[in-house]
Amino acid sequence: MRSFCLVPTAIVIVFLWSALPAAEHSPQRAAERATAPVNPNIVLIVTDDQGYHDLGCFGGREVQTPNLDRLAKEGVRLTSFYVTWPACTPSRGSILTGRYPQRNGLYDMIRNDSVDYGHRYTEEEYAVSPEMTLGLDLREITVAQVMRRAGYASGVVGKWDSGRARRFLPLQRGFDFYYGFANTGIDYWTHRRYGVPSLFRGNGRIEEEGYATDLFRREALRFIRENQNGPFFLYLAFNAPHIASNLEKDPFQAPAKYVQQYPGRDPKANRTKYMAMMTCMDEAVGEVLDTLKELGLERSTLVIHHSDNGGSGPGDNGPLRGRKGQLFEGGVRVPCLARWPGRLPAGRVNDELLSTLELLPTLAAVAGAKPPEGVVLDGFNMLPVLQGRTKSSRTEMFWQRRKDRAARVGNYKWVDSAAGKGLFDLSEDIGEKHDLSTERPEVLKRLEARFAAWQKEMDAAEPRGPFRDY
Ligand SMILES: [Ca+2]
Repeated sequence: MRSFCLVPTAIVIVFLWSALPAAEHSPQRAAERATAPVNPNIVLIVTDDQGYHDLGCFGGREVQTPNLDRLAKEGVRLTSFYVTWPACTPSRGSILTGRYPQRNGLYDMIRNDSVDYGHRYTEEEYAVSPEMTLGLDLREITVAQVMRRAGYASGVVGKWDSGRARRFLPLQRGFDFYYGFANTGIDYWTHRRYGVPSLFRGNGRIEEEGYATDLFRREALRFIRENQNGPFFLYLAFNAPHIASNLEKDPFQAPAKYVQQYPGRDPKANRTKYMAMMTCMDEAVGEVLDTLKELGLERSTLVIHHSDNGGSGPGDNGPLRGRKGQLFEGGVRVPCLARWPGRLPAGRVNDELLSTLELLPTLAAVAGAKPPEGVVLDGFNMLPVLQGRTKSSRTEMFWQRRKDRAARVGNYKWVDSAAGKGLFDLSEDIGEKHDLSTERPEVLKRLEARFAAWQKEMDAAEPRGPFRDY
């Protein structure tokens, strides 16, 4: 099931990443596997547009998420964990690269907007559309490339959202296995994106029947079983509970059996269907956890879960302000859980400021892999923070979405956006209700200055596509 594709970009990467001793080919990789230390497996479970308050372990009382709650009980629950952008594509680019969207170049959505006006793309139109021509810059080093150097088998199951053309697909970007869709959303039943067939196995487009979450569950379990001798890295990216992308305007799609788990509710209500989509996904997470246990891999596997951005529509972001697309906390602060029995404390709540920028350095450290040399990373290994041994070395975080700007420095958060603006003290006002701009002008000035410095640094970064003009 492994692929050993050598693409021209890999050659470029060899020059960029001077630590690479040679091109990737199977005998060497087999040797790496053979000599690699016994390293833990890693399962990174990313959900799509999941509300901050839609997990029982985050205080939600409506959605049934017993398996994610179990993950929290057996691990660490992070309450101040952020993504780098309030929507799908750029958020995922940072997961893959450990770099701000403005640094890796993927700082807006890859999306054919005409679907908003009911336009159905023909195959010929789609072939030259943004969804086919844009992608994560091929010079970027992905987390899977880093893991490969440590002898890991890496797989993506679910939503890729980093480029649909073959050169951008996971097998060309360091992963060994791919099953899912490459664009930013599909219909759960037809696996089409506004009419365009969008399901892949490896580099080939396929069609098969089934509810997307069930298919992703099946393939995740398959990947774990096939790689149980490890070490493996599974990036399990559910599209649930994101709305479906279809022209029939049937956005909330859940199998009846999960809707029936909420008998007191209107089965046609969007919130009910959203909850059912969550519960179906949670059940799949449960099967992943059960499989790890059955295979004796529970203690040798780090499991991390987070959402790619804040909830939208019927998602509940309480007590945070705002929603997906916005730079208020409800758009960028997401629920995060981490479990590694024996290595991370169980049932612990951790309020340290952390972000998805920390994922690549952390996974590299856990895997015993060297971070890519000559590449500026925006995060650090957060494992000691998760263990409760140290404070987070992250003291600030910045966001930019088109004209919207925001910064968190210490406990202060500054937002200047179309949805609203203000200065807030998150230590007392997590709901960003009380604007301190006039009371604390010196703090406002400091945060604006920090943002300007960050923006200057991003502007001076290496030129990266697909959006930057260079
Ligand atoms: Ca999303």
